[in-house]
Amino acid sequence: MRRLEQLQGGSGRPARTAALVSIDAEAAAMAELREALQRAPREVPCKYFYDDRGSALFEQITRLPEYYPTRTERALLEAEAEAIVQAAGGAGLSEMVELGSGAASKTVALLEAALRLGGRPRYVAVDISAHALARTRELLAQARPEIPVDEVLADYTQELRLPPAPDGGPRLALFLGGTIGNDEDADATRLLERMRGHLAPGDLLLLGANLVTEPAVIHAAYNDSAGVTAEFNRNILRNVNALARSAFDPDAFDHYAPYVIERQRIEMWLVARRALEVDLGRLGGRIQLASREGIRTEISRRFTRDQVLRLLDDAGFSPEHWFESPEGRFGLALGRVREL
Ligand code: AVJ
Repeated sequence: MRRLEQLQGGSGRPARTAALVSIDAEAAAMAELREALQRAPREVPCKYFYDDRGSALFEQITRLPEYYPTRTERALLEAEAEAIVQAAGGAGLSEMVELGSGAASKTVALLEAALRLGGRPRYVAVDISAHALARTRELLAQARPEIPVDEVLADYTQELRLPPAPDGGPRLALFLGGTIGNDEDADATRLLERMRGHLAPGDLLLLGANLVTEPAVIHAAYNDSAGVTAEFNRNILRNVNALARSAFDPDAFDHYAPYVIERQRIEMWLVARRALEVDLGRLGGRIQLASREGIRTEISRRFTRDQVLRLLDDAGFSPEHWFESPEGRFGLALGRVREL
């Protein structure tokens, strides 16, 4: 198994949090955090959720009764896996490359469909979390030892280097889980364009997106009764403290995650319970938070089918297929890279 650790800077030190593993990445993370925390409203970019503990908490979220997206997407992928792989080149498909592979438990359905159709694609997993990549490796070695796996530890929002395209059939890129909903349109389009930059005309992208559904259902998914999402939200401050040696007290913040109907999105906030002064450590200086001031940690958008297809089209992919879960809560769009 080959391992490309583009963020590790060759130190040989085991990577725990991708943002800490090279001098450049570290400096960039400090600048990004400093800038985000000075904004109005203050923010912490959602990629900082995914340290080892955060990745484990997210995996726990995916098993909560209220958190419907993961199991809805998984059922859809399982039901449509053969149709998707067939539409993406069938036995000729040379590679599947997944951005934000996480635990990759959903991807197994696609790899198995490819094997059933007589193919044997390579699988390339890209994730910001070394912990998540390790889980991917274990899971695939268990489920499908015959699939060759490459791992890329990378923050794909910054820079991305992939192993060279294999010879032969098309590549299928996967961007699943509804993560595209973490960005506003402009950034979402830029991210998809960057993915297209790594692909050749004729290659494909499978994009998973949360769809507009009942607000109460969406609300419950981010306000679970066991409090796991609240803990996941607060954990972002632990990770910031670890990276920046800042002094946020996670317990001084309430989890607040409303679904804003008009904007078709969940907004995750951490709200100060009282006035706070926080030492920012390596970010420099201190900040004053007013009582009840919020720090926004994530947006998670719901889309209509037309909005998803529009994003693909704007990024240079021709939409070719659309798959939707039975209750219309999750959609998968398959697009093909257009000639420029
Ligand atoms: C992994 C980004 C798809 O937006 O639903 C889960 C992250 N945040 N609960 C999402 C998340 C709160 C998740 N994504």
